[in-house]
Amino acid sequence: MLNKTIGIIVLVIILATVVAGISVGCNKKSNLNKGENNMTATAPKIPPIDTIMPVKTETATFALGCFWGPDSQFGSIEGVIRIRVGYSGGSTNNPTYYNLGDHSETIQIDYDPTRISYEELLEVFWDSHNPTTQPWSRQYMSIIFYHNEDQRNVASASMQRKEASLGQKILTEVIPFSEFYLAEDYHQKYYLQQYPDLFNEYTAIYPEIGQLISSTAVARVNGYLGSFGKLESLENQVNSFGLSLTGKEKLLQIGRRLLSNTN
Ligand code: MHO
Repeated sequence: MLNKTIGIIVLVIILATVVAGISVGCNKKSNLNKGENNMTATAPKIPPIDTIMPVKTETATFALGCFWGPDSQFGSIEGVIRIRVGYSGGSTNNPTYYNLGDHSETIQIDYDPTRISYEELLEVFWDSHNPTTQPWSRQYMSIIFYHNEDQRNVASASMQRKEASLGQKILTEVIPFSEFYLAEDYHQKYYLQQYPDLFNEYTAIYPEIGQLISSTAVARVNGYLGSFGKLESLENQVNSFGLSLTGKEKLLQIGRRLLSNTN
């Protein structure tokens, strides 16, 4: 009888150990699964704002001094889809920053004409530099490169209105667009590149620099980091930029410092 009881107790202990072992094993497995899920959750994903493309875009090309600021300012504007910096207006082939020839620093904007007009972009153009002073050099000219006759007419009319309102002669050249040579990587999205941890989030999403500088999310973030745009818009849009939680917090923290006076 005693032996039987001991036997049952031993059996129960063995069974309990086996069951516990299985459940520990399951826990281990479920932990592993959790780890995998976490990895999936944090893997870089295309920013939501970059997944909505307009049916049709139009292009505006401007020179207005050093291109770092305008890249940031125009990038912060709703309706601007893509913005890149480069060199235009000269006669030499394949200019570079240190071999510019007769080219000028230039920005090229692809925009959604249903959300912003060429005329509105021109307003920003006039207000973001002084077109009445003689440029320092060919590198820093004020030029509107029109892409078609319509842009030419809108630009000329806009320039005349601006001259009348300023009561001063505008020295901006209005000339046909011919060629845009993309500037070196280190000139693109200059303000964003000053924050390597944010910049690296985008190099993880877009390993190709050509894709990175075509991103609307990148254009907007570079805009806010250059002190352009409103804090309220940043707060409303921050979830669409494809940043990690840490990245979002960091951008909001910088935004509160740089943009607080604009809200
Ligand atoms: N003053 C600026 C000009 C750079 S811009 C891309 C500098 O630090 O050289 O021309």
